[in-house]
Amino acid sequence: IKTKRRADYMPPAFTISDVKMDVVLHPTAARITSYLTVKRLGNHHEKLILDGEKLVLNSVKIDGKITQDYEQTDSSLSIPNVPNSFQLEVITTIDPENNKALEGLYLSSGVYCTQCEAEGFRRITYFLDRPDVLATYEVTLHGNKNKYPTLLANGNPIARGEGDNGSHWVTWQDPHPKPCYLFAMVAGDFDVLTDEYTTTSGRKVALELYVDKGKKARGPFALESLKRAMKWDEDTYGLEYDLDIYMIVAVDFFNMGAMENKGLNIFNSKFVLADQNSATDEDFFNVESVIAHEYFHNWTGNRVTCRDWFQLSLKEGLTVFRDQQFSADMTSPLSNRIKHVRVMREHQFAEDASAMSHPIRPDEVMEMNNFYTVTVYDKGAEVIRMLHTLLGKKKFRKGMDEYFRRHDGQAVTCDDFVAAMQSVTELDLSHFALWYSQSGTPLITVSHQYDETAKRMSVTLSQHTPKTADQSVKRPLFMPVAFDCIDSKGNHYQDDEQRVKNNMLLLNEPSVTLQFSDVTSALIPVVLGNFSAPAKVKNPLPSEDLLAIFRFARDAFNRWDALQQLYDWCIEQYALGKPEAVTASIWDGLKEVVEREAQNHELLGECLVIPSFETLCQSRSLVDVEQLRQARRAFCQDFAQELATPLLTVYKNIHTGDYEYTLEAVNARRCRNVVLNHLARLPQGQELVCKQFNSSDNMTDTMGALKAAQHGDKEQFEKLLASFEQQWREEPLVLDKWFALHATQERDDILSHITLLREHPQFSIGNPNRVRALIGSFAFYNTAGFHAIDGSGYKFVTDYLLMLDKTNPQVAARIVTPLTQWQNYAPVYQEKMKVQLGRLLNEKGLSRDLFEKVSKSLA
Ligand code: HT7
Ligand code: ZN
Repeated sequence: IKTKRRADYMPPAFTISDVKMDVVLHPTAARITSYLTVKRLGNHHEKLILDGEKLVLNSVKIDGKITQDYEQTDSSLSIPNVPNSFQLEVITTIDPENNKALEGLYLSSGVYCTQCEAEGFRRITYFLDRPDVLATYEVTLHGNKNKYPTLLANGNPIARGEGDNGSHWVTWQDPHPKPCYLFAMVAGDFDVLTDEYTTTSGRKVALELYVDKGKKARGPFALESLKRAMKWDEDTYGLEYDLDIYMIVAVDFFNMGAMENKGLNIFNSKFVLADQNSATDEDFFNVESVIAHEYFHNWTGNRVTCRDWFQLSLKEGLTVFRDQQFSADMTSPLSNRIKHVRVMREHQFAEDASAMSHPIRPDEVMEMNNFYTVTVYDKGAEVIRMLHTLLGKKKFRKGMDEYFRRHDGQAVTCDDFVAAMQSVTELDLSHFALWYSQSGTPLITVSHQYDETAKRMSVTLSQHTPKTADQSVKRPLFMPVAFDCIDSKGNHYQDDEQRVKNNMLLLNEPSVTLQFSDVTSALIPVVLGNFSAPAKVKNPLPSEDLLAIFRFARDAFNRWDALQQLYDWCIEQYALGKPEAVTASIWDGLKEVVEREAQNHELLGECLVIPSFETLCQSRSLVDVEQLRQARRAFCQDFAQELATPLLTVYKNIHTGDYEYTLEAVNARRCRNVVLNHLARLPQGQELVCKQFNSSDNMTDTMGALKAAQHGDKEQFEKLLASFEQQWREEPLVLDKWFALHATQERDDILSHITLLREHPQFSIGNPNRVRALIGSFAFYNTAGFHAIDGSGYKFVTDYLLMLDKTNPQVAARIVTPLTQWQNYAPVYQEKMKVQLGRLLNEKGLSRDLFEKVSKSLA
């Protein structure tokens, strides 16, 4: 299997400027005729090499004349001796019904749809399938009128008509040149929600949302979210939509969340359909943010696209940052920021520490689909956020304007983006740009000394990035570190040399020392406010200092983080067999937190979440899974017991009333459900859980009760789950929540339980949502089951992946992730994980997707 390298980039030898396609839909033999306007680039005599996979080639014509002068492999079509400029007609046949990989054109649940990013277009027709070949498209779809009344493609509809035998056709034209990964078509029988949006400059845009028949009532929130996103992008970045119609289609079979095809977004129905009965507040939030993300791609991704796939973060990091900004504006900055940080700590730091570690702009790739990662997306967004912090809001906007002025209509690189930003600032960004090429998580270590006689405090921040699987030499990075210094009474201090400006320290050397003179007691350094850089921090402070930070720090994120650090320390004491180190004064401090913040539902809700097992792993090495899991569990149990009285008071005093999706109500429900999660560990919690489950008028509180019930009486939990299934058995998206609750349960017979669930009438290995809900949840979040000391959890997942890989390698390669992160665990676990990875590697015909991840992790 070939590795592609970023350094080997070569501009294309030919380009295709216009595409006309004629698609005759058929379940097993769809016929694609493509007419391509091809032009040689530069002075050379190379043959034209087109990409193509899983295609049956019917004919090739050059300038209208049939030719046999070509060579075919299972991934290409080469035509020698072509003119400098010509028309190429290629007819191919494909099999959408048996396309279970869900790349290219596939037919699932009676809907034809496409997924072309990253390299799926080559499964539809022969093409120069690379993002730096931009063409206009005119596409005619032919299909049976009864079965497929809706025929969609990118752009605007320009003609339609009736054909033979009950067929009809529609022609779509997209005037904006685009790379083929943004091509899309859809055929089906849908319910449609329509609306209209008028842009600031007065352009009327028709909005159309296509959903499964009968699901229309769950569509309005997505449509409203789209309008909010359109308005926000105009207000924030001056960016307007550029076609007369914007369509979104929701489908049940989809490998990822959604896809930003020009003018025709295709969504996993999970990120479109939402109402209070079937969707949680978190689902509503995700719908709004994914709708916005895909919409924002219209500029960051579609109008300005990537030169090659190594530049993926150019569009994804930037678009994630933009959707994060939007969500923070629509909801609240604090809970949003905490959400991003949880993703970074739980998943991205783990990726950095694994064999799959890569910079946000990777250097080497075997299978592109493996690089839609938390590093490229979320760390990529953190890098853009740092630029925003360094430049400030105004200059950042100026830099974005300049980026669009320079590159609209082009396929460009991350360096081009940085250059546009550089053009608006005095700050030299050359050192900053290292974030694009260096992988790994930097560790900022804080040390401090107080000289009582001199009344002087010194604080040193040093940075170090440990070597990663892909790079052994690391350099110091350029990072903005939000910094504050307080005393135990809450006074704030400025350093003597004023190196900290507006609470920000630029850390661009291995270490920096700050001096504070005339201070009468030791100060408490408060570091990395708002998670101002994607780094780990080692700032070992005693519990009283952490509680002081919670009380007095200016930055709300620091306040939350201080408690996270305190919980982490407490759990460590439990793991060391010293639970008594968590003294009465610490418990009192925590009680005080609950009492003092009882009215601040947003902050309290977040502060009462104990770090997940996965997050705890990232501040430890060679984790003894069972020991850490038991320690966390025992701490949670004591936490519930010690804080029972104030927690119960909070629970009882939060009245959420009839369901509304408003910021206040969401925070209140969140806080109440987090509290219930603790109380459920106590005997008196059972009744509360049942009461909430039975009286809930919305999915958020229902799920809150079910998740809490996981900690209580097993029989009770089973009963509630059974009643939930009874109510929702015909709703696959809701049933996914039920599958996930089963899969994350702690029980001795978990493997036979999951095996049984695989026989459930709603479960199907062909549907990625079901597979992720049942098998993915088990592998990622069932610590006890997945890491069972006899290795049975690892084997179970591996057996399943061997099967799944035959049909859907992309999803298989995502679910293998926890196995590839074996480095984080104690040797007994490592050995058993590696045995299963070895089984995968020995499998004949293993996909490129799995091969890349497994071989790297065993290298
Ligand atoms: N740009 C989209 C990526 C995507 C994708 C990638 C590989 C395979 C299937 C896929 N579906 C969507 C999604 C996004 O980031 O907006
Ligand atoms: Zn994206």
